Amino acid sequence: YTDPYCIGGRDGIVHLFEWKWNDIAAECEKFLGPYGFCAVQTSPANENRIVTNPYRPWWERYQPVSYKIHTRSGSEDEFRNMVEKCQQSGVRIYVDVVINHMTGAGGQGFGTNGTFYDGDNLHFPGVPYGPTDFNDGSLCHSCDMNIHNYDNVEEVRNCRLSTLLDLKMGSDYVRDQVSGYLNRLIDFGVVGFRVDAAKHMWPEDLIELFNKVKDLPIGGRPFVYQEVIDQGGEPIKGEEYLATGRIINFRFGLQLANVFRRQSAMKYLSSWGTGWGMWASDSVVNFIDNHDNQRGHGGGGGVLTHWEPKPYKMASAFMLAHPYGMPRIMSSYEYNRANNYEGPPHNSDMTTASVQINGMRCTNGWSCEHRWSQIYNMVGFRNMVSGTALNNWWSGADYQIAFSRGDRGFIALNLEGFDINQNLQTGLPAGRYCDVISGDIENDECTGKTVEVQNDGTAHINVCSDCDDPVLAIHIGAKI
Ligand code: AAO
Repeated sequence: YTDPYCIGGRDGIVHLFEWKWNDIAAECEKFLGPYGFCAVQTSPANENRIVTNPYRPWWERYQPVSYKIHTRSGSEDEFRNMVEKCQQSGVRIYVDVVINHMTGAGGQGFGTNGTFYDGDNLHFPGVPYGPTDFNDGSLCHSCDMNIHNYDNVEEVRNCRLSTLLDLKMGSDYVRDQVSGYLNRLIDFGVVGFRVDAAKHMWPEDLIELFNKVKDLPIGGRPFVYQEVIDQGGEPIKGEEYLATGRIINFRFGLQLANVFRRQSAMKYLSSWGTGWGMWASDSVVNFIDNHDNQRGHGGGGGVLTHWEPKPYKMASAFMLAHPYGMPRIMSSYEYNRANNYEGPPHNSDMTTASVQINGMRCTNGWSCEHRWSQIYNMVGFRNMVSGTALNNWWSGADYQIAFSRGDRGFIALNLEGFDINQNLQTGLPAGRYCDVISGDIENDECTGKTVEVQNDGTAHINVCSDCDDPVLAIHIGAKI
């Protein structure tokens, strides 16, 4: 469950949050394939409740009504076409799967595919699920069936996460319905799952569930990465879930936020990874921010986001240059920060607006961090240094570091009030390199700074201090 099935030495997931399937298909062909992204994480693909108060928030997609593939991202045909197009571009599709629960308790209505549901009486005919398919008062002992105390393991796993009706994953019938959905996604060519709210399911039930999930057509188990928020201090531990895949590493972004906000010295990143109390490299998916914590949900607050571009780009460059774990890049839209429920950019009839591209940048309300050159060029860097170790660690001051990746790449980062301005060992073969942070190679010319590496691998490195991008990165794929 831990192999991400990246094609051709690629690494790196981009979460195209709330994108339409047709837009993802186009992005795979035009950008993600050519620029070497391994995979896309999509928003939930299955039918959800239509929430009208507040009006059509992003989070309605975390309230399943059925496992029919029809949402505001598009129809089943569009979904199938997206998986196929991305696959042809060398890009994998991972789906965010919401399998811990159905809608919130209370209320009746119709989902995005027109299917009726009854949240008062626990009826979901579109699956079908009835009252006996949910955890009830015999398993959940909290006063109102909701989770209140994260120190109580049974409550976290048997009761309702913010009133969301909690499926009985201990039941074979429920596991048949859920695995049926996952198997259908595999039939479409999906190779991975982000398991929403995994912390709220028993690890042994997840083992049983995945025993019912088929192998991929290309052979092997699907890639599984599970949302288990473990920042320490709660009895449920990330490592309990390693039998069914990787876990999403919620320590990563918080710690890097402290470093790149200058609250914890950058030089201590020399032991980044397990040395910072995080899980083994092949057990984690890392990220700087996600769709929840960038807007204060799900243990939010404290992380860096695209609203703070300078430290955000630096932290992203560090994540992508460092060998630890598999990186996931957030691709957001410009939500109103006062309304953290606001859904994606939309047309007047509330259908999701298409992503529009102007040059390299997105417009129309989509932020597209993955199209910022400092980020996508570091995805290129990561692919180029894949499989190499971290060498030549240097720290000149508390907030100045540099390191190389084997003899293929070198990066330097500076948050001091003075420049890095000295000779450093880059580990690279002699030659002239283009700094992929300040520029790109266009027609064999570097549009940014260049670095001359001498025969002994050293080079004069200059990294500005009071500038927007105090980072320099060179690799053998950008040699002039
Ligand atoms: C919406 C409404 C609710 C309403 C409900 C039903 O907002 O008022 O009751 O509908 O009608 C998303 C939204 C929810 C939304 C839901 C359904 O975020 O607001 O509810 O869709 O539409 C926990 C879970 C984690 C979950 C996170 C939000 O463990 O799985 O809450 N994330 C996923 C998705 C998320 C989605 C769902 C799950 C549901 O990514 O988008 O919800 O499908 C502690 C615990 C965490 C816990 C947080 C909750 O965190 O450790 O496990 O996350 O509390 O706040 C420090 C600690 C940190 C701690 C944090 C907060 O940072 O280090 O561990 O403080 O105390």
